[in-house]
Amino acid sequence: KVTLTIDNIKVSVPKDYTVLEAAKEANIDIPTLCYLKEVNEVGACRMCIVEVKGARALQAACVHPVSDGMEIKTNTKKVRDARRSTLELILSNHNRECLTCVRNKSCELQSLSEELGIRDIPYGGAKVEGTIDSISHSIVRDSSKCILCGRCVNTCKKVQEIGVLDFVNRGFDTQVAPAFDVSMMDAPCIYCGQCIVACPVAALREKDDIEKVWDAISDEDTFVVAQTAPAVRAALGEEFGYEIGTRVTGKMVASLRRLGFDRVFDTNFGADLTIMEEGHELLDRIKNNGVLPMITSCSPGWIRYCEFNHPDILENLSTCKSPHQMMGAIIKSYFANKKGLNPKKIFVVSIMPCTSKKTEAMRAEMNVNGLRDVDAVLTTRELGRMIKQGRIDFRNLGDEMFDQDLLGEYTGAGVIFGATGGVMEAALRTVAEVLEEKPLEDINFTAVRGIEDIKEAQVNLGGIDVKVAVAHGTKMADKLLQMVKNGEREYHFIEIMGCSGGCVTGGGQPHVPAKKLMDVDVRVERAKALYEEDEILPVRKSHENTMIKKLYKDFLGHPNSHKAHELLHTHYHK
Ligand code: HC1
Ligand code: SF4
Repeated sequence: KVTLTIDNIKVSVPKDYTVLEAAKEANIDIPTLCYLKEVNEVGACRMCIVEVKGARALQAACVHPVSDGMEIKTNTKKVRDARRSTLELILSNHNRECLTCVRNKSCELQSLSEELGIRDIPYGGAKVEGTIDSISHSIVRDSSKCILCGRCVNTCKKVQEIGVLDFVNRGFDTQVAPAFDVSMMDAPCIYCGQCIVACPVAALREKDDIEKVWDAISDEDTFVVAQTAPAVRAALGEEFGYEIGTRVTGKMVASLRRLGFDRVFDTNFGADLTIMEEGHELLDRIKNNGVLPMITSCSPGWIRYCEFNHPDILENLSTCKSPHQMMGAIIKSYFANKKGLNPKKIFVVSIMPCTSKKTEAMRAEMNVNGLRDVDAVLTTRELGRMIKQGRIDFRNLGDEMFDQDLLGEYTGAGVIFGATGGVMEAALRTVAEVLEEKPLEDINFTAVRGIEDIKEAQVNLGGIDVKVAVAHGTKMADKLLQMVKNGEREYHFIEIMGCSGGCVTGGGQPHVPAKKLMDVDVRVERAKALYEEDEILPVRKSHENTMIKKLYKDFLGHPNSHKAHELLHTHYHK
């Protein structure tokens, strides 16, 4: 440990701390902008500068290491003036149309301007012409909002190890963009949206589909169905001031009903259905010498990553569509039939924690008899905005239940899909009972829970030692696949999610300011909310969902039947 004083307060911290971390320990707040814990610690924006006794220049606290006896001042006139001039310079070249900006009130640049008391911006000089790239279905890049902080660049490079974004051009013309300034659509971008989550401003944002959904709701001839992903309930509350990790399932359902959806279902039903299809696909591959390891296919970011970077293992991917696509296909077939609805008049809206789902829903394969399985995908953030536009008093809503007709039941196994390891655990609960032909004593497969980079387990199921592994985030997925490819590891079944933490920390989830990320691991807090819901549900295994049983009995026949294949399975592209 070393001891130093910050603003005359003595503090002892580990010797590998930075001044910023030490100040945090002493409860002293230093402003930051480009800083993103463990991702972007580069001292580029100079917002966190402090006076270090004995040093000639002001130092960036986020990269300056502590040392014994060091004396720091964080709030002198010199420091305040320097921070303000720097911020004024950044603002002078920023598109300051805050009133119409999607990040109005959730923008870190805006909060900082307010905190530092910026009242006018003296530099009137030339401004860079902005470019907007909105060609993809998932992501919009708007350079007029970009402050070149590099948070997205290093997220894509270091967290995901994909490296789509970088600084292109020089000097005044510098931009953050894919190499050769191509569209995100033409880059090997998997649309995971982690760069959006990292962006402090609105330079990267999701493609907004809110108007499309309002239009469908307003059209009286259209039957509009909402379905909500497991992870949305664990984060939507943050848009309305709730603490990270607050579960708002009942209020979420109530708000969707107020918005005017004709039915509100849970993607968890689709997740239970996925387990039935995928579990039996696994059993079939194990028993009949099929391609192993089988790898999960519900995360569209991961699927794109696999198509771009590991085209040699597409046969290993489960052929199952993801739960919300299955759900859409069932709504437009089984549900429509039973209800006497014209499937052409049904509009399915998936509320997802994910930006890649927007592109997934547009894939040519994702249709039934020429009708899209899913017509629009909104992120959790977009739903938050819609609820605000609908002037719904979210905090004072009572809890409501999902609609119950035909597709309304879901199990704990479906809920935990939203956290890394959840799909694996859900599958094991079902596969175990099918193979053992008796109820499991303990359905909690805790070895695959948690945020460890790669999780492994071996489970003896009906005399077979089934070896499984779980990876989250493409960097870890790649590491795991390399180990499998070079023979270091052998598995029957692998779960891969494109984002670290799984869907709970998907690219469509509410923004968390970088400051907050110094204190909490969002992956852990939001996952807790899902495991909590799993615990309290009366049914926690997908194959015990009575509405799923009825769906097979009345319509699909059995798992992996011809009809199931037609509606619920897909294929991939090299
Ligand atoms: Fe996910 Fe899934 S769990 S992919 O992370 O399989 O997005 O939440 O909806 O489809 O169920 C996302 C979450 C989601 C699907 C399910
Ligand atoms: Fe990189 Fe994901 Fe952003 Fe694409 S969406 S640029 S892959 S972080």
